[in-house]
Amino acid sequence: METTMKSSKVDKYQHHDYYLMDELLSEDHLLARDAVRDWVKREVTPIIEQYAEKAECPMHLFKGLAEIGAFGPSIPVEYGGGGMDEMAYGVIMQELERGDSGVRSMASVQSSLVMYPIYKYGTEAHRQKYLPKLGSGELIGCFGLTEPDHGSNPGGMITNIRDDGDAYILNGAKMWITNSPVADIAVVWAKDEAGVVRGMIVEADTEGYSAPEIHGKWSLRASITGELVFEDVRVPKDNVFPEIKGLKGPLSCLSKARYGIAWGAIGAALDCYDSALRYALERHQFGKPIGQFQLQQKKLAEMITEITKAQLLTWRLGQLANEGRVTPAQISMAKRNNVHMALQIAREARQIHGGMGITNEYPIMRHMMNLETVLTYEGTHDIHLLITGMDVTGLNAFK
Ligand code: TGC
Ligand code: FAD
Repeated sequence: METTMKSSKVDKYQHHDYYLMDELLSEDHLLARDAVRDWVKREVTPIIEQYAEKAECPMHLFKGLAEIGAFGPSIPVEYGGGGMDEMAYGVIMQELERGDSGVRSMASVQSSLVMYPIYKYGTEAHRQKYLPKLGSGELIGCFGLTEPDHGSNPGGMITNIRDDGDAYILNGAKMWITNSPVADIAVVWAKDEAGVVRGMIVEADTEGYSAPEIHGKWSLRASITGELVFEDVRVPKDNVFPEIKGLKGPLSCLSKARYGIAWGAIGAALDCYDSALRYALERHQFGKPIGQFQLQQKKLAEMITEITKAQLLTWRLGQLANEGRVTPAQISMAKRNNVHMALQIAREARQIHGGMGITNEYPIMRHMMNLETVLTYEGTHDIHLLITGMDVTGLNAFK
């Protein structure tokens, strides 16, 4: 049961746009960005540190996320989405992750990993039944791909379905599933009797379905994570995505989510930079603001340089995505680069804050711990490097 936590923490975040990137965004993107930023300042910053400390998910934010249009921003309006473009989706993810990676996860799982596959691979009946309710936050969804013994290698999955007349019988287990303990539905990927990966919608109240919570995380503490356990779960054949077969089904959803993470990580980096810059100007040692020392300026200058490079990368990615020309490998490069960049910036920002940097007075340690997960989920740092390696050499180094 969620407890209500309030705090008087004031969000002093200021906009940083070194290369005037705003000029490359449309009026609609800027409106969406500002609306989400205001919401994060009002609803996320004042409470997030306390929820993270207690390792509790701020469940009430699901409704707010729906209200600001963070669920399915690029899904057509007729299905309960925002009808916006891919750039808008990126900008929204960036602002949310400026608040907290876990809050961005709440939105990116619902949008890219639940609404997107239902929209793209589901039947018209699936779309009408689930999408409006997912868009409004009435239903919460999760995405089950990873298994205890198959993380980076989802193709090895053992979760399976067996034909049983008008239904399939689903057996197996998924691990590390964002939102599973609170989800009403799960998009699950399992192998059929021919060993082909199939996707399906499984309702959480089906007999044999359970979703125990995973405890003890030092990262993404304000996001709820669990398992999915299927013991002879009867899934109506109508719930299976009819056309999509093979691993490219789930992997195409990951491309959407990884795209959002490439943008999101910049938000976490910006928050760390913003806090470090303010601290460097306010904190005095040896009779001067520490921001006057060259070593601190080097850190700040390198931070804004890396953030600006990442912004350019994602802007171009957004443009390619809008044109339908983006490749999964291009997305991998941006996800890997930007998350690593954000983690490095969090570490440098922590140093600028000195001892205060390890406290919950500042967002740094929370971002840093969160980013350890972001570096790993949606494909690890090393897996994305291998994807780039394979793309440029044509040689597969995974197996
Ligand atoms: P491989 O043979 O390379 O590919 C199988 C088929 O899929 C196609 N494909 C893609 N399609 C769309 N988007 C992509 N990103 C794609 N990557 C591959 C590929 O063309 C092929 O198509 P076809 O027509 O030939 O069948 O597959 P592989 O088994 O060799 O694996 C490749 C590898 C290792 C890159 C892949 O499995 C991988 O990406 N592994 C990482 C797993 C991963 O990212 N898991 C994430 C789980 S979900 C999650 O973490 C959610 S976090 C949520 C939150 O935000 O809270
Ligand atoms: P492993 O695959 O066991 O990897 C361990 C190490 O080995 C890594 O460093 C990896 O890079 C390296 N490695 C693996 N294979 C190779 C190779 N071929 N060459 C070189 N190095 C290799 N999954 C979902 O399906 N849905 C979710 O909603 C979801 N949410 C998550 C939330 C959290 C908080 C976390 C932590 C994870 C979540 N995941 C989710 C799972 C996530 O995608 C996996 O953790 C990730 O894909 C890595 O899998 P693994 O943890 O099993 O690591």
